[in-house]
Amino acid sequence: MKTRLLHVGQFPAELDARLAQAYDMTVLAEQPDRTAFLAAHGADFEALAASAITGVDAALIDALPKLRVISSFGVGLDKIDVAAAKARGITVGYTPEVLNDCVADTAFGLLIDTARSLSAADRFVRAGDWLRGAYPLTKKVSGSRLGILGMGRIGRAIAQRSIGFDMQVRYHALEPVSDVPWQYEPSLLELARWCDFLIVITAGGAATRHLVNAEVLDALGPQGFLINVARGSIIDEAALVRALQEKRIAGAGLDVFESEPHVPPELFSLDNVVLLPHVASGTRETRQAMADRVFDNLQSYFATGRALSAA
Ligand code: 8YV
Repeated sequence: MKTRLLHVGQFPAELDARLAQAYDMTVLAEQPDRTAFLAAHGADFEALAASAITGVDAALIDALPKLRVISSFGVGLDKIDVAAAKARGITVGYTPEVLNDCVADTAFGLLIDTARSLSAADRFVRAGDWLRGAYPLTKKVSGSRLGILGMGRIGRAIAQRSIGFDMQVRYHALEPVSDVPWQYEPSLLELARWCDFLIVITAGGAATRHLVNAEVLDALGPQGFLINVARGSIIDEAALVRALQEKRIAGAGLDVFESEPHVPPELFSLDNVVLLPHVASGTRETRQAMADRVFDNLQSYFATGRALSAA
C-alpha cells in the first residue's frame, strides 16, 4: 500500500505527477471543506508536501496526528512551524544549497539594474524619450561598497560574485561567521552608513521582522541602494515606500514583499525601484533541482528514516 501524502504546496506540474505516482496523494486545496476534510481524514496521512510560500502552521500539524515527515519546496522555513514539528518528532525536509546560485545571481541583477537604471532606461527608450535627449547619469557598480545583511549559504554566494566587481564587502549577522574573509560589522546601522548597496539575505520570521526600518534606511541615505532577495517581512515596507518617494535612499531592487502577491501600488510610478514577482530561484534548472530535492527528501525519509536535507 502506498503511503498517504497530503499536498498543501504549489509545485511544478512534473513534481505533482511524480508525487501522485509514488504516493497516495490528496491535494488539500481540492477539498471543498478543508476543516471537515482534516477532521475526517487527518489521521490518514504520514507525509506532507508543502512549500516555503504556503507554509505549514501548528494547527495543520495538530490536524495530522500520524504525520512523520514534511517536505517543503524552498529554503525559507519562516512559514513552516519547525518547532511544532520537532516537538512531535516530525522530520522537516527542505531545499537548501540548490538555489544559492540563482538567488545570488538575481541579487546582482537587481543591484546592477537599480544602480545603472537599466529597467528605467529601457522604459525611456520605449517611450521615445531618447529622441528628446540623453539618459541621466547613473551610479558605478565596480569598486563600490557592498553591505550584506546575512552571511549564510546565499550571502556567501553573493559575496563571492562581488569579487568580479572589485567590491569591498562587509556584512552584518547576529554573530560573526568564522570561515569567510569578509569584515563583520556588528551594527546594522553602521553597515548601512558605510555601504553603497545593502543586500538583504537573512532568514525571515519574527526574529528579523522590520530589521530594516526607517532608521536603517536613513543610514543608507540618499546615495544608497537597498536590494531584497530574502523576505518582505525583514523590511518595514511602509517606511521603504516613504524613503523611495522622498528620495531619502537612491533606489531599491525588490524580489519579495510583505504581503505577496500584493505590492504597494505607490511603487508602480517610481523609477527608482525595480520590482520582481519573487522569482529569484525561478529558473528551469533550479526549480528542477528543488523539485528533485522535495521528492528525494521524502523517498530518503521512508527508506532510511532521514531526509537528505533536514531542518
Ligand atoms: C520559493 C523561496 O520557494 O526557497 C524559498 O524560500 O522563497 C523560493 O525559492 C519559490 O518561490 C517557490 O515557492
